[in-house]
Amino acid sequence: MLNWFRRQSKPEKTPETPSNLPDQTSPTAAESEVDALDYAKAAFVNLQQRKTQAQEQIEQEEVPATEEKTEAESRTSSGSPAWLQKSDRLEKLEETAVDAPAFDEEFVWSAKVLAESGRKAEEVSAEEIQWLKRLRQGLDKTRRNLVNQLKAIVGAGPLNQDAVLEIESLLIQADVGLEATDYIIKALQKRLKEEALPPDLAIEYLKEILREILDRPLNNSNNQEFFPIKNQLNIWLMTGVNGAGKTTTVGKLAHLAQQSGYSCMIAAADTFRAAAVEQVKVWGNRSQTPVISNSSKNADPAAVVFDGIVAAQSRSIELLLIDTAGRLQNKKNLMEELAKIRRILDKKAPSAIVESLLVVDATLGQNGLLQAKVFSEAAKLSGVVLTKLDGTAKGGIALAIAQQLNLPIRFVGVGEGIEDLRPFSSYEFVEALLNG
Ligand SMILES: Nc1nc2c(ncn2[C@@H]2O[C@H](COP(=O)(O)OP(=O)(O)OP(=O)(O)O)[C@@H](O)[C@H]2O)c(=O)[nH]1
Ligand SMILES: [Mg+2]
Repeated sequence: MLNWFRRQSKPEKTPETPSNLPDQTSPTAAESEVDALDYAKAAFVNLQQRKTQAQEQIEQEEVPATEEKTEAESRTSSGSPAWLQKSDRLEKLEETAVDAPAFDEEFVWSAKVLAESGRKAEEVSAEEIQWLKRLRQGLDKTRRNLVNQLKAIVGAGPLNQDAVLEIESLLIQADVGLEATDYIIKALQKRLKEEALPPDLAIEYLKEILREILDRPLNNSNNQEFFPIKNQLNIWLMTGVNGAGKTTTVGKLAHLAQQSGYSCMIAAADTFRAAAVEQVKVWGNRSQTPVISNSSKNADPAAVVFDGIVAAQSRSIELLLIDTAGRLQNKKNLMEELAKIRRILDKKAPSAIVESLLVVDATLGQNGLLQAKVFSEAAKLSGVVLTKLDGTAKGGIALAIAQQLNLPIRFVGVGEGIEDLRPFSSYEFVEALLNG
């Protein structure tokens, strides 16, 4: 089972920087294209083989039993009835059999990103390829706007000061924000004083700067990685303004946790709107995750959190996700509400690992950032979930968030579906943005 929260999604060491490229032994661009294609083909063949094997196994498993056994007889050493184990296994096999992605340009690109992260061709999973494809598609609008023009500028010849000014205006249009743009431009100019950069190296250098900005908040964070600790109660609180995507994110995270082998539960602590609880229950059903709620009108959110903790503790749940209301624009109310929930957490679950995630809607650009600042002042935040990247040409907001809020992005959402959210990787994000 792939633990999505802990998968290797970056090269062990950062790719060679332009300062030590090119050297005599580096492959030419054409050679590495050929390598990437070979790798993608090998990964594809492997996935096809796994699919065929899974299909064969399904056929074998589906042969009806010849003898009837009593339930006691058919129980296996693990204690669960054999028919249940069989149906679980079949489900897994069916997933493997159905989910082999098509071999196309996106497959080759996704396989290349995985190869650069150190994955062997035979280790590549269909799930990862499918996620990278979705990430790349999600960033389509931003890439089309930003990158094609960027490539035109960079490709026009060695980067010069005029080109840098054009890049500056492109970055601002993509909502990278003044501060981050300024940083990027200064870094480019400094480099240009040392040497003229041919197109390939200029893009490589730009990628390096972007990754550095996105990863910088991790230096001030206790957690380089962000994942639930096994066999302990982890509580993740979703905060953020109205409509940012908190409830959807709770549902997608519950699914991700289940897929990654964690037991999970949701507390529906947005009690302001009757429909909010119903919406959480729909996500609970989709992700097969129990939901704790209180149906009485205007129930106290802190009381729902209390019930959630009690239920999670009694069922040895590993991840409790808390959905909160987004209508508290007033900073004083917001702080009071969050402080109250926090007090309940400290009192009822003192040994739980508590994290607060700020959900930010990428389509709101700089405006969303201003609203997000209020939350970052009111709550001690562990990071950001950036949603709706698929709906905007301004995906550059990720850089503004890292630079201005100084918070690591922990997850990205690229669609409304249950599979459309995964842990954030600066490496994959920048590749999807500049090399997709
Ligand atoms: N395209 C796209 N839509 C998204 C994404 N994430 C959430 N949405 C949509 O955004 C809308 C609002 O999402 P919710 O999850 O209800 O947002 P919320 O923060 O819980 O909203 P309130 O509870 O009203 O504060 C819904 O229509 C979601 O389907 C995403 O990554 N991409
Ligand atoms: Mg909601």
